Amino acid sequence: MAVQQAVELGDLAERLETARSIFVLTGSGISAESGLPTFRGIGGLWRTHRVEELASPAGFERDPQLVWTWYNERRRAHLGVEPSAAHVALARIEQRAADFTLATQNVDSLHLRAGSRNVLELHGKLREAKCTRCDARRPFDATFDPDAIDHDCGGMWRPDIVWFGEALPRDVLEAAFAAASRADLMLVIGTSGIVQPAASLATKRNTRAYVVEINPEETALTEQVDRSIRARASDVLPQLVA
Ligand code: BV8
Repeated sequence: MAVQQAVELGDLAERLETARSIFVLTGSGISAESGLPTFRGIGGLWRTHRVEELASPAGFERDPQLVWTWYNERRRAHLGVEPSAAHVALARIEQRAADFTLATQNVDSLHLRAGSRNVLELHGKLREAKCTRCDARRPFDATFDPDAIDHDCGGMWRPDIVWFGEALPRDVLEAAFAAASRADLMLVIGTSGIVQPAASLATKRNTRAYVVEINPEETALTEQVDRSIRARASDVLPQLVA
């Protein structure tokens, strides 16, 4: 368990109490609290392959077995960890809030397992597979046999997540932009702010909220947020619900 540092939160607790509408955007940094590697933390590589290539339609086209092998490893990793105190704290904040939306870029289901309810999975979820051709879906609970990925409709089973170059689910994205635009307080937690359109939710073009970033490092959003707390999610969020 990471030792929590006492972080100067200023008026964040009061803002949380008085906010009418809260929007939270999370990235793989919050799942680092559960022991999963961050997306860029994988060093951008899995074995000898660039993750941006594997997580793309072209990468799947080129070698579906390899891509399934990578996702099998990630799915097993997801099932081998628990939601962190940070994930649980967000679920507590939601319970006390009048209007709360959590948009996550993560595909690991940890927010749902922590008890969060209004969760928008911007980049899909690794707990399901879908067919490339028809709209069949099936659970992806354990390993997917990379040699049995043909669907009887002639298509192939693929993870139900959004790859680079693919559009995010329209209904999910619209709900996220609507929630960001009505929020008066926004927390941006554990994302480098690089991947679009998710990161744009936290820019002044899409929200008039007071935006607070929680991240041990500077990010592509640091310049644009109202407050950037240089700390880990587990140093800040449990303190806010204490
Ligand atoms: C789209 C699922 C259009 C897959 C993911 C130029 C060229 C080509 C493309 C583009 C381009 N510019 C923009 C694009 C579009 C592209 C994009 O944004 N590329 C980036 C690389 C520039 N976006 C897309 O392709 C999107 N689609 O644009 O479609 C379109 C429209 C209509 C019709 C057709 C097409 C799709 C993007 C979705 C890609 N899929 N995930 C998978 O998981 O395998 S994205 C992937 O990155 C993960 O979801 C991950 O969550 C996400 C974002 O990364 P982060 O979460 O930010 O992770 P990262 O490691 O970067 O940062 C972690 C942070 O945590 C760090 O800041 C670290 O300091 C911090 N941290 C660490 N520990 C802690 C912590 N913080 C707090 N507490 C801690 N303890």
